[in-house]
Amino acid sequence: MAPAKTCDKGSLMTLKIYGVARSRASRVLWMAKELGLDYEHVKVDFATGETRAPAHLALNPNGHVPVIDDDGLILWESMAINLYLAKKYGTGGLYPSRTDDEARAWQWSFWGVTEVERPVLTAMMNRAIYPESQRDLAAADAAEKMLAQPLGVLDGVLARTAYLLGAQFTVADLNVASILAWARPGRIDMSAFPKVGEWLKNCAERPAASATRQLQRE
Ligand SMILES: N[C@@H](CCC(=O)N[C@@H](CS)C(=O)NCC(=O)O)C(=O)O
Repeated sequence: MAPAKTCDKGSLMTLKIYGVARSRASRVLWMAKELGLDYEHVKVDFATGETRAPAHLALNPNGHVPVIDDDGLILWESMAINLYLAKKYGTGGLYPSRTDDEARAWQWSFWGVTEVERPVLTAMMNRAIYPESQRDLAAADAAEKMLAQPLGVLDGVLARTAYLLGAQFTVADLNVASILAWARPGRIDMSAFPKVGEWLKNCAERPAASATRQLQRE
């Protein structure tokens, strides 16, 4: 009998994750580790131009990572990938069973990329990543000011529940925390948002998150 084509531990590996760990692919690597999936990591590097090579453009015409190939399904956009993986392999755990909670997981994932990602990335790039001569510190300061409003929203929610959908860590937390992980290198002052700081620490201390950071150092 042919082996089952699933990504369950111990069976045939069919999931490929494209993108170096120091890119947004880290979000997907974190998810795969949370779910205990076997996967092949294809370390396509944005810094070498590999994301714009024809072979990669055939997978993602946007020229970005992450991309996954899950048994023939090619999918890009980090939030969509994580929602898909969590639903397929983690319903009832990382992915909510109830439709209203599912909708709230989508809400937080869209919120993360539309309200938070751009300013937190701007702060990180201009305070930590670009060569010093190319940093725009005024842009970083403006980005930090823009973050005050959404961080206030998040802090208010986290004052009432430990995690975004309730008592349990879910895909909603992973997706938003993976964006806000850039707040530390971006030197965003979290002192006015203590609940966000506490929640972020709890998310970051999860073994799967820590294992993903290890990949970023390799
Ligand atoms: N919205 C996309 C953004 C993907 C993205 O911009 N990825 C960057 C790396 S973090 C990239 O691939 N840059 C290389 C390039 O644009 O050539 C997602 O969340 O997946």
